[in-house]
Amino acid sequence: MPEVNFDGLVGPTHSYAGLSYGNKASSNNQGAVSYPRAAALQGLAKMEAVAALGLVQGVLPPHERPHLPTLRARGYSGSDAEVLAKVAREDPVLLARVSSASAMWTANAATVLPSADTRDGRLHFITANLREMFHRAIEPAVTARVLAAVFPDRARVAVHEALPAAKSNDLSADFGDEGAANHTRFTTSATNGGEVNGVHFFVYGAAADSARVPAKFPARQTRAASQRVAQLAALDPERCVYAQQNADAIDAGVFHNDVIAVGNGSMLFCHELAFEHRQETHAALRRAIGGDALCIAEVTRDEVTLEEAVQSYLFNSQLLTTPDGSMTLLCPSECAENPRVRAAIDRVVADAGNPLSRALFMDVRESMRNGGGPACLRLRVPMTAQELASMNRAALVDAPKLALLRAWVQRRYRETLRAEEHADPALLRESRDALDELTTILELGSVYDFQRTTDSQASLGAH
Ligand code: SUG
Repeated sequence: MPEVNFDGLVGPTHSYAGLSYGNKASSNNQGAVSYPRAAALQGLAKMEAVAALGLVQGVLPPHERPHLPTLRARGYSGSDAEVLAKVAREDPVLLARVSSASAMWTANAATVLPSADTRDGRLHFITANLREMFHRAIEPAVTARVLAAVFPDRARVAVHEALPAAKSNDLSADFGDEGAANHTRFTTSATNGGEVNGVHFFVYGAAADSARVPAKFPARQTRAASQRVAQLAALDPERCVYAQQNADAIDAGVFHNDVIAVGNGSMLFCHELAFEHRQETHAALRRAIGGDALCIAEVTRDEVTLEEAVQSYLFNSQLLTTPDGSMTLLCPSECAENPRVRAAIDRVVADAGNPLSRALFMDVRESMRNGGGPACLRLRVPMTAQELASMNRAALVDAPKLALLRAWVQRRYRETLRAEEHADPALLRESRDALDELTTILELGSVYDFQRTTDSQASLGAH
């Protein structure tokens, strides 16, 4: 039973607002016109491509945006239309923040700890607090609800709330958590599934004893958070490896480890500047995995510079074990456009010393322009056959479901979107109607605030 990939569906308000300091694509594309419909269709095409490899593919829904409850909690009152007009006038950055479709990057939704590795034998999801960026810090409550609706069997699956988000000067009690983007599970199982135990690799940007931290951009993940995540599922400490991300890489725009390294099964594909303590990190992983099992395919700075890695998102490719036991690298199409990046891929594919046997290139440009590549768009869930049987299977995609979702996007999404349109009450209505229909398609129940509050709060907004 191979792992299941759950991709985030791009939401109807997808835009380029330059909200993520330290994420170069986000900053560089600030203010550009976005194409929500094309963005969502690109995501669906990627899901289809992964399913066509013979893998089980799932989908997680967008969040409700603009998020009116966040605005009301900050003192904006009146009808929804009045609130939108006021915030557009007084604080357009806040409007952009509560309108971001950032929940599409489900690699940041949670850390996933499979039942083969946890003390209580359940599959654990630790929802990420995403506290570093305001527009992302409003995701966890709904993410936890969505995960609980997709994995309703509490005897088999635990969904944890996010870790406390308050910042502390004491880094050993400071929980910056960005989820699976900074976590990799290795296993020597041929099928790479949830039945066989694994080794957990947690990569953080800063810890209390870090000799060096990034000078320019934030370290979003703290070691304290990674350790707490491991404790919550009671992972075997012998099978956990913690490593610091290279501070220079963060300053070059590597805001998550999954922008510089990807691991799968017994293979780690990474840049030589991924980790602060390269050799010690490799050695610790080899020790934890045991024997000669781990295969590290490294790309040097001479082959591909840090800047090229960030621009192409080479390491944000999905490294997938296919049913024949070989691996496929699903890369963003930008990788095929840089000859040096392309050559590095060809070299690693041709190397008989690793399980990678081919590369595919996918166009996810709308997401890429916000710093989200193929791997950002998916949450990997290694499951057992029983867990798969007990989940909400309406959240899995097959050909008919993909056709249904495509038609839904075509019908519900705007072709283009400009920042000022976030204040348009019609966009809010369209988005809510679209999401209401989606919760029926995916059989999620009422996961959104607008579905749970009373009429007077949600739409009349008389305060
Ligand atoms: O958190 N971009 C996201 C990209 C997340 C990528 N995820 C992984 N690497 N796993 C972020 O920085 C930009 C939104 C904007 O600027 O409009 C944004 O949120």
